[in-house]
Amino acid sequence: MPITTAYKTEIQRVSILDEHGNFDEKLGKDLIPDADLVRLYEAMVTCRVLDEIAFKLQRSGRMGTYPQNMGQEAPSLGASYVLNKDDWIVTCYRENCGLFWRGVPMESILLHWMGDERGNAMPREHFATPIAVPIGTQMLHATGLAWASKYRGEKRISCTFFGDGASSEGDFHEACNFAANLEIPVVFVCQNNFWAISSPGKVNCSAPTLAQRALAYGMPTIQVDGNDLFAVVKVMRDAAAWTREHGKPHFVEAVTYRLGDHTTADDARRYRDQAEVELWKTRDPITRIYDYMKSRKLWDDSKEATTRERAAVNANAAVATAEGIAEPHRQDYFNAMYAELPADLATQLATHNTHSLGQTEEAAHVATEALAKAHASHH
Ligand SMILES: Cc1ncc(C[n+]2csc(CCOP(=O)(O)OP(=O)(O)O)c2C)c(N)n1
Ligand SMILES: [Mg+2]
Repeated sequence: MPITTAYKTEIQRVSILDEHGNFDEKLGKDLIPDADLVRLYEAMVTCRVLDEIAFKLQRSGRMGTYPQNMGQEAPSLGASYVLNKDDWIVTCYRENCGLFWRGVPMESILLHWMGDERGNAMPREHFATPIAVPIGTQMLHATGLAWASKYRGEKRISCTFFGDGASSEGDFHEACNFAANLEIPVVFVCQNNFWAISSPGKVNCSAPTLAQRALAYGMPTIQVDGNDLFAVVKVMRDAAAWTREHGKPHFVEAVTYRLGDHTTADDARRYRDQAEVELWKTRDPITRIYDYMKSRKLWDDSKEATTRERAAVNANAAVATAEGIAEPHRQDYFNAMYAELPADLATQLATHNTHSLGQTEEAAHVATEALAKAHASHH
């Protein structure tokens, strides 16, 4: 028999609560306790409210470019909900909701887009890396972090997020190849929102799914309705458990849609059909949970009003904190990269406050300390 089947597979797609309110009782039962569902819903609403405020901040000149997350709240939130607190979450810029759930302060994200470096100083206890704007870089970081965990014998895994466009970058393929062949525990989550700025999905990938990209690396792979929080929670819980147990990577394609422009520097009306946007509005992850909670009598108008009020208070407080932050110290950026400052940087630190009028007292002190430290580490 000269011709046989060398390989055959199929890719599953998971949906539990669809946009028409159909709920799969078998898959959905006991997946998310009601009390948690309420909290998750509130988290999505808060993220959406912050998104709207951030948009206005940019328009009124109080913030730089900002990428709205509107419509894509569920994938990162579902992931954060099921990951361990000390698993790494390595994201790009449409994962605000999951980062906030993990405890990353909202002002960190605002500061990032206000151009303040301190927005990248993620508190260590959240095991989150700074949001990656260069497309695709973070998948390699996630692989490296998980590799380090494996090397140290920890049970920590990495979960990384990236877009459909990023899955066409060389970095993505290197990260997958490395993780698969060296058996590194990473969950690769592709948020397929069908657009990479103005490039439609078909320009990025000619295959019918992005999930099948993982097949080439021998990775388990699955597609999920990324606007269905229940389905995301199930898929991410299973993928994380599999990755942790086997110490190998797993791929997830979360099909979703960005309801806003690519960023505040974009006008999506120039390349996107409004009918497409209107269709996806009917699949909004937030309204879907709202309708479900109402049908289950978990929710009512007064709870909704309180939630929206609280969300606005929290989001506005984050704006006030971000805008009220003190000026950074000039020497801060020397301290961000190295535990021990290399001698050449110590020299720069020691001299950068010097100007034609002479050193300030504080600068002279910092300079003396830095030079002494560099001197000591040299001998
Ligand atoms: C290395 C690199 N190349 C190009 C860009 C410009 N750029 C910013 S976002 C983007 C499209 C990304 O599309 P996708 O990965 O689908 O993510 P989405 O924005 O749709 O969430 C591009 C090309 C960049 N930031 N980094
Ligand atoms: Mg995209």
